[in-house]
Amino acid sequence: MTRGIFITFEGGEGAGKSTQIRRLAERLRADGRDVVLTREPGGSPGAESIRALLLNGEADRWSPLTEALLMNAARRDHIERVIAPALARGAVVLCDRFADSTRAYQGAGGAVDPAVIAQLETAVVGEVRPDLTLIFDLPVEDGLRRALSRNGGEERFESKGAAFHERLRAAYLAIAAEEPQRCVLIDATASLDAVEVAVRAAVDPRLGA
Ligand code: T5A
Repeated sequence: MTRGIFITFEGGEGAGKSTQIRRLAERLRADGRDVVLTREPGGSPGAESIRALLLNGEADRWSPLTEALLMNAARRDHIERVIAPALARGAVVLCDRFADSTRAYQGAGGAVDPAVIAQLETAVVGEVRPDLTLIFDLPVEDGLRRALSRNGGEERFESKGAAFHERLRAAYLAIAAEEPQRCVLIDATASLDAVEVAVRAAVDPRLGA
């Protein structure tokens, strides 16, 4: 079976992932590639319904463990209906957040036992693991300032406080250090164009470009 390539974008709030993933998708499509641009939580109709439950309401609407279960329920539907079929036909799948977000937000941020997060990840993700993960890193206050300046109302996680966001940043840096074959750290404090160059340098060799 042909397998495409699965690339995920990760980082804290307002790191610039969504901007850069759109730029990358446009460039790869212009090169004639079959690109699926998707996101989590969400990406399939069922998962988008779960997204609405997760991102709206009070910061303490769900416990961290309940969040982890909902994120994984959404992820399983997204994998079955969108990601796995696209990879099977050989597409480039670009996903704005994936399982590392659960490790960081619900694990490190929400203090859910890492063993539970890992068990859920094994059961839900199985073999559909990213080939490449770009981790966008910038100081917490810069990211929150950017996120709040463009806000559309889905702000449950942005309202969780600075200490929560510092734990996220540390967790992402730890993931990048633990899995250097899969993860590339991107300096997200740079200009939009400079970040795009860094994304290109990380992605193109994996595509044989
Ligand atoms: N979540 C998700 C979990 O808790 N567990 C999980 O398992 C998963 C999958 C998703 C939320 O769900 C949580 C994490 C999130 O809190 P979302 O609305 O999809 O929520 O939000 P985010 O993914 O966090 O997206 P953001 O929009 O907050 O951040 P982005 O995508 O990193 O940033 P972006 O590109 O929208 O940029 C933000 C602003 O900064 C500017 C942009 O123009 C924009 O205004 N900007 C720059 N400015 C200067 N220089 C640059 N280099 C810039 N890059 C972007």
